[in-house]
Amino acid sequence: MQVKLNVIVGAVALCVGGTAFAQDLVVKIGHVGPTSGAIAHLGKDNENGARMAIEELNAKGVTIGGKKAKFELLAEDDGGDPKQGTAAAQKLVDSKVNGVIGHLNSGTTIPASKLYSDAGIPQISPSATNPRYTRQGYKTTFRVVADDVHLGGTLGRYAVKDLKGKKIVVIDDRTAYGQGVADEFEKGVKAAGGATIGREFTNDKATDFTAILTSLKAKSPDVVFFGGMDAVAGPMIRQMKQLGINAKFVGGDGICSSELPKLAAGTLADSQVVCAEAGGVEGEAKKSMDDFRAKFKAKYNAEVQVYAPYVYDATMVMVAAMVKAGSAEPAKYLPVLAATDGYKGVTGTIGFDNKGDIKNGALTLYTYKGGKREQLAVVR
Ligand code: ABU
Repeated sequence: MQVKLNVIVGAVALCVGGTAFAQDLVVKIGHVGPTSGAIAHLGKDNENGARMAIEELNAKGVTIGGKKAKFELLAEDDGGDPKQGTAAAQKLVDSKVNGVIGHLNSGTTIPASKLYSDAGIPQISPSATNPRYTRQGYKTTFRVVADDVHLGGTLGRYAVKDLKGKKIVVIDDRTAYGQGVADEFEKGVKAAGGATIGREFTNDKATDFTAILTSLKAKSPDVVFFGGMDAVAGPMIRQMKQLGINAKFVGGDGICSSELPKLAAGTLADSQVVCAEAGGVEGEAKKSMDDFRAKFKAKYNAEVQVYAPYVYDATMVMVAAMVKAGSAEPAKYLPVLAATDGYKGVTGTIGFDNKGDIKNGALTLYTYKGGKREQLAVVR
């Protein structure tokens, strides 16, 4: 009898100590990104966006279907590697997560999406921009940013019409993202009446670009487009300078980070780079994004890299659907999530089209001056 009583008292003490009460609903949100490797700074940025949302939700108190929800973040590292990505996805499926935010890279997000789809688990990517992700016929795939068709096409037109590029060359890193956005960039250049005069490729782990840059230098390019991530773009910009290539350097969201000037070892000339984040806000809506950045900096002592606010919104949108559905069970809240429209987030208004893509997605064009990212324009 005494033993039984001790067990009960112990259980009560555990509850008081901060774990979930019996009547609470534990909601597990998975997050996956590369928190190790060359783009770990981007993975950690994304993960912190999710953590901030989860902590705020728990602090505020959220009720789902009459039960107090306790949100748990299950954060996994996929190293930006497709195989590690599917292993991380399987781990989250086995843990019976209620939903997944991620992954960061298209090359990991796309293969992982099959596992989530098979398990019926809703997935929102805050940053994977390859169009294929939402075009596989899965009901579980969502994305809160514009895709590479929009991103690459806009940058291609910008290179011709605004930068007046006459000798445009293209390099990509052969990843699902890098190759895809470079292809769309080429299409955009052609649609604007321009032409590309060279194409080279590298890989997402490369650090020496002497051979491809020397080959491109012979063509005297005025615009170099790179499809890939900032960890490769930084050293590439540095080596362009060493080789005397004074071209504009254009890239997608993968290079558009706060970290790029550091990765280029201080060789970034003012206004040399033009890049695009696959989202954006302007006018009055900009205040919520600015407030988020300030709050993030105060909490993590770090600038937002690119996508932390989109991760934050993706998490909040998913939870809003659970609240509206009165259930965190994937099958119950999935149709409500799919019907999301007019959700006011820090990154703007979020609604999904019938593929799970954001409706009316925006892009923000940036350059760098004095080692800091500076907004050029928001375009739709
Ligand atoms: N969108 C740029 C970084 C992530 C990706 O799509 O691979």
